[in-house]
Amino acid sequence: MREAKGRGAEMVVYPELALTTFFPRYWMEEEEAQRRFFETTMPNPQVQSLFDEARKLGVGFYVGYAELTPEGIPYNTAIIVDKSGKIAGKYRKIHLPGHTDHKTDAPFQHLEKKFFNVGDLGFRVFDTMDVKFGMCLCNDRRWPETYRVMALQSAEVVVLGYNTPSINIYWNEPVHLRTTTHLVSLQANAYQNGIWVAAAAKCGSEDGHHMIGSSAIVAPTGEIVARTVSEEDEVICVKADLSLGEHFREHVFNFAKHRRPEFYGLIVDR
Ligand code: CDT
Repeated sequence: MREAKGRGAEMVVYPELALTTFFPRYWMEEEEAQRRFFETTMPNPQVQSLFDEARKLGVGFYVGYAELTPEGIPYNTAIIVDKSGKIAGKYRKIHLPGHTDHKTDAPFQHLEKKFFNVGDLGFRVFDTMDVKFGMCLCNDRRWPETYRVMALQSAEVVVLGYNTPSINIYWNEPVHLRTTTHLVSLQANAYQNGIWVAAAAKCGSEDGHHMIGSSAIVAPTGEIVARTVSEEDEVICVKADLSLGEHFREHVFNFAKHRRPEFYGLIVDR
């Protein structure tokens, strides 16, 4: 956060489940996962210093964490904290990938469907720090509906954190393809909605499990304007011209003029 501030950043994006290891890779009972990895309050004493530093630096941030509500409901959650250290937005992950069963033949698990409920807050947009921010988490970034629902609410920037293992446990997907499908999802959806997308990942080896990294900031043109180049902790920074998206939203993707929702019913009916 300090390095980002030093480069002039006003908003910092951290990865999904940034406060813990990516624990859905491990088989365990829900109770154990909740005891070891979930936050029951936010902020809490363990993360208070991050909130304090944000306020001191005058920087907002997005961070993902495992949330256990007072009612005992587990969510894969992200928040936006504004420059005064106040929570200005919350999102609970909707597209949960993976499985609920123990895949004993797999090199690791992907138990998001076991450990988390489907988010109940929808894809909202938060007007804070003079920007209309949309938020989502990891697998959500691969779904065009995610961005379109937020763009229809005039989102200007979509921020997201992700954890993408380099190995696909379902089929022998080449690592370069994992990175390609990640980037193409960000680029296509940025362009088709006239929005900026800022995506932050864990990278390299976490507990011996390799992640693709490749954090990127994508302009409404669909162009990657900043991208990490290493597998170490890295800050990438862009001075984003929010008016760039206006050209697209006024013309080729002028939703009010050109969308034809009367022909899109199947998307929500099925
Ligand atoms: N964390 C997360 O959502 N990761 C998924 C992995 C999909 S493989 C089950 C992703 O879309 O990157």
